[in-house]
Amino acid sequence: MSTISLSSPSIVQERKVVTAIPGPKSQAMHERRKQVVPPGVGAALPVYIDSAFGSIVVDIDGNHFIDFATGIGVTTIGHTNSAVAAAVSDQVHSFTHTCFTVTPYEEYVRVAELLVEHTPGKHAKRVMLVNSGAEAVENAVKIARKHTGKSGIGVLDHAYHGRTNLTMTMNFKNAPYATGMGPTAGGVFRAPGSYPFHDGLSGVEAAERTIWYFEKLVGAQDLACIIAEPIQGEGGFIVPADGYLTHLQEWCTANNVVFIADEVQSGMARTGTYFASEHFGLVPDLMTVAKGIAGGMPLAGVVGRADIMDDVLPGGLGGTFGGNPVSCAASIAVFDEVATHDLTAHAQRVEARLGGGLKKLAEKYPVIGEVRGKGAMLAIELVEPGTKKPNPSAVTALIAFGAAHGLLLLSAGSSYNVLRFLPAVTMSDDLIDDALSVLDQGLASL
Ligand code: PLZ
Repeated sequence: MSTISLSSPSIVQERKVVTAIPGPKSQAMHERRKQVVPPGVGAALPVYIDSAFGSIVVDIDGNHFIDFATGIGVTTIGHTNSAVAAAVSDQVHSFTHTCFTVTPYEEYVRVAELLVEHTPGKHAKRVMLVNSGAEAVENAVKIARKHTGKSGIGVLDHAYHGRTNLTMTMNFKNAPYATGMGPTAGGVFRAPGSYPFHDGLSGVEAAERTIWYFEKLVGAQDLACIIAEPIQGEGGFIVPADGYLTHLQEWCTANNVVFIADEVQSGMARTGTYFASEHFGLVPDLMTVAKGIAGGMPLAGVVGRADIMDDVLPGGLGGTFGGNPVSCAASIAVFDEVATHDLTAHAQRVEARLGGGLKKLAEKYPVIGEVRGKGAMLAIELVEPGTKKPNPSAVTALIAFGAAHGLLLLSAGSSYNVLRFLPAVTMSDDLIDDALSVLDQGLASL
C-alpha cells in the first residue's frame, strides 16, 4: 500500500473548533438562505463551507471538521484531490460540453471502458452515463423492462433509490421523500430483504422469504427486475447475510428477471473492493453507479450485460448532460488514483482502524447494538441498552456532540437510529483515532 500525500499547504489535516457550531458567519448565511431556498431542501448541519482538502472541511468561520460524510459518500478519495483538480481544470480549458449524443468525445468512451474493466464479470458489457444516481436507477429499470417485455419492479425493505417520481416510489420510506407529492409510480413491489441483526435468518432463508413475497405480490411472469443495494445505504448500512444476494439472483436468472445492483453508495473503492458486489461473489446483470466515481463532479451510469443493454432502440437512451466531459475527465483521474495508490487497500485499512475502534466502543457502551459495514462504509446501530429497540435520540445526540467537537457525521436507518461513517479512504490513522476519542466522550455523555 503506497502512502499518499495528505497535506495541503493551506489546509492542515487537523480538527479545530474556533466558534460555537454553527458559527456567526454560518448563522448569518443560513438566514440569507432561508429567504430564497425552501425548507424541503434539508440542511443536516448548516455550517457553510469555504474549502476542503483530504479529510478536512473548513467552514466560513474557520472551523476545521473531520469529514465522515464526504458529501454522502462522494469524495471517496479525499476532497480536492490534486489529480482530479488538474484533470477538471485541463478539461474546462479544452471543451465543457457538446452533448455526447450530438457530437461524441473520447472521455465518455474511456469512462465506459474503465467501468467495464472494474465491475464484476468478464462478459461483454455496455455503459451509459447520466447525471445522478436516481437517473441511473430510472434508466436501469427502463432497460430491464425493454429487455424482458415485463413491467414489475421488485424492491426491498429499507431501500433507497432516489427522489424522482419512480425512484421515490421505490424507496422504503414514503415520508419524507414522497409525502403529499404523489401519485407515486405503479408497478413497484416491496419485500423484506436480509437484516441479520434483526431477522437472524441465513442468507438462503432470507432470500427464500424475499422470493416468496415476490411470487405472491406479482409473480415472475410480470416482474422485469429486482433491484438491491449490495450494502444498503440510507437504510442503515445493512450488510446482507452471506448467500442472500446470489441466491436471489439465481432465482432471477431462472425466471427471466433482471438483477440490478444499486451500487450508487457502496461503489467505487468505498468498501475495500471496487464495488461491494465483489464481497458477495455477485455478478449483477445491471449495476447503477454514481457518487464516488467522479471525485465530486456529477456523474452516474448504468453498467450491464451487453445483451440486455443493446435491446433499447437507437436514441432510446440519453440526456443533454449525461457523461459531461468535465465529469468524465474527473472520473478518469479517480480511476487512476485508485489504481496508483491502491486505494481499495486503504479502505481496508480504514475498516481495520475505525471498525476496530468502534468495536472497542461497543464493548464499553451497550447503547451500541451492532458495528457493521465494510471498508470505509461503516456504521453503528444504536439501541435501548439490553434490547434491539431503535434509539434515534442517541444518534441525534452523538451527531450534535460530534458537530460541536469538529466531526461531520450522518445518520441513516429507517428508524434514524444508525450512525454512519463514510470517510475518505485516504483518512489518516491519526484523524481516525482523534475522531474515535471524540466519539468515546460523546458516548460517555449520553
Ligand atoms: N441509490 C443506493 O444511496 C443517494 C441521498 C441523498 P442521487 N443517496 C443519498 C438525499 O437525501 O437526497 C442514492 C443511493 C442509492 C440511489 C441514490 C440516488 O442518487 O445522485 O442522489 O440521485
